[in-house]
Amino acid sequence: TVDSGIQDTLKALQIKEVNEGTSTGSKFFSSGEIIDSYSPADGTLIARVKSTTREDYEEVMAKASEAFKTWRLKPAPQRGEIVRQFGQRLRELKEPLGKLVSYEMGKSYQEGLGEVQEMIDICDFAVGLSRQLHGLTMHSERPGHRMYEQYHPLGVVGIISAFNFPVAVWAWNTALAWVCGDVCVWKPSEKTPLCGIACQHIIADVLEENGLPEGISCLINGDYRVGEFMTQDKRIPLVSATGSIRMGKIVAQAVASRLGKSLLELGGNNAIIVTPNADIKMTVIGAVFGAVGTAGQRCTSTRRLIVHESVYEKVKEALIAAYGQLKIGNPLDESNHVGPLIDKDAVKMYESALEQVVAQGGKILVEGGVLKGEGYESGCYVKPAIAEAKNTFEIVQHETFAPILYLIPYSGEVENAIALQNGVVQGLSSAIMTRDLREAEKFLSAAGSDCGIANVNIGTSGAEIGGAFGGEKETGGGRESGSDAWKIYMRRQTNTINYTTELPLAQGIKFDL
Ligand code: UN1
Repeated sequence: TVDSGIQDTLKALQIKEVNEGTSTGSKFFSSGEIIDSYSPADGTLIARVKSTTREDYEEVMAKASEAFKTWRLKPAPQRGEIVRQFGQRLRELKEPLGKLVSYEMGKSYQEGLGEVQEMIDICDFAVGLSRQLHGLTMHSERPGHRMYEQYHPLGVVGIISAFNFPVAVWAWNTALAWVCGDVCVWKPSEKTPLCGIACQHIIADVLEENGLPEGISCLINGDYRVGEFMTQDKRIPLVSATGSIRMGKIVAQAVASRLGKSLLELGGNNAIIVTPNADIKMTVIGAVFGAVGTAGQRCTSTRRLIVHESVYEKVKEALIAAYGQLKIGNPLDESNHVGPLIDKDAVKMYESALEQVVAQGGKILVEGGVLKGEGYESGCYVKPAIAEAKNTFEIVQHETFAPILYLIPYSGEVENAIALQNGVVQGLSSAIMTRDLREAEKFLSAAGSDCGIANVNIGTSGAEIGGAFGGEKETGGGRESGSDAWKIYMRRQTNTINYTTELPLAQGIKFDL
């Protein structure tokens, strides 16, 4: 057994037995139903969280709207300084927060730490960005006129995040939104409410120490009904939502019906193309990490391996051997590679997917199954599986959030593999393994991968925060994190200034009075 030391961890993160799940800054309150948070690692009830009622939500929105009035006027670099302090606090609390992520969500402790590192990295990025919220200057066609654009804060940003990255995805959104002058209301997944409480405590302390209004960071908790408070709320100009395609379609419609903006980061069905020119050793490492890391519960997890027939047997044998080495068990035990799925519902979906792939004509290459016995009492541990499949199988077209890898052979040129890779409704992440420049460039060309992320000689998961993160098609089209993803958190204003005594009209129009 592993000593999780979880009581000390909870204490360091200010988590109590019962927590108020609604918060504006350091004020915590809540009168809704109780959400129990069980660890999928050992089935323990970690703590309970009270969800947010409509009345609680109204209080949050009042505080958030009030805070926005002052926060938007604080110079952006000063907002960046607050984010810098937040990042510093995350550095200090990296271990307990990483441990809570691991214990509440079930990913390995290393991955929990990695997730907190992503938070720290995005804070650093946002601090620099706070001095670089650049607009362009244009040349006016009229004499004595100046034209330029400015980016202004947008307002209250709603963030809905998923269980699989219970802290980092919030940070990608909120760190950028804060330097952009927005205030944020966050609804974490009801499967990982404690991670939300912990993060809120961390930022609340920073806000309080700096004498800032409490509504800059707000937390609400509950299921989709609480999410709907935000999607239907005209006071929220932008809702950023991460989760399933099904959820995204509902959010997008609700937000669009009031002409709000939504930033969607939905499902992936990510593939690695393995060409005859692939480095097989690298391919196996990338594919195995991509498929079994976070127990296959990343949006970027590798779900399909599209392998050229000439190297198919070799890749298959190497994968089967690698899967034989995998250690499955308590995520806090660093010798394990694979932790549990988030809950028993996820286990059912995993089992059903394996049944379906066989029913649809697939062949199991590495047997799956639910683990039983000592250390697996939570009932959430499953064996990573590999199945030989066709891209057209209904189940292969679907994103199953579990460690199931589909092996799909292709023949002929790389174009055939690209067609298979693109032949799904999702468009998040993709990769090619090749030492051939032509194959790589074709994959990256306009006729290549149709995904938001396309990698060469690395896997599909584990994107760095510096790039824009998100995908096309039913992945939702949103971009979070690096590059110029910040622009969606601001409103753009074009300004034309006339410093003459004449009023010439644009397009040379004459209007003499
Ligand atoms: C997600 O699964 O929602 O690229 C985010 C990755 C991580 C983020 C995944 N940096 O795998």
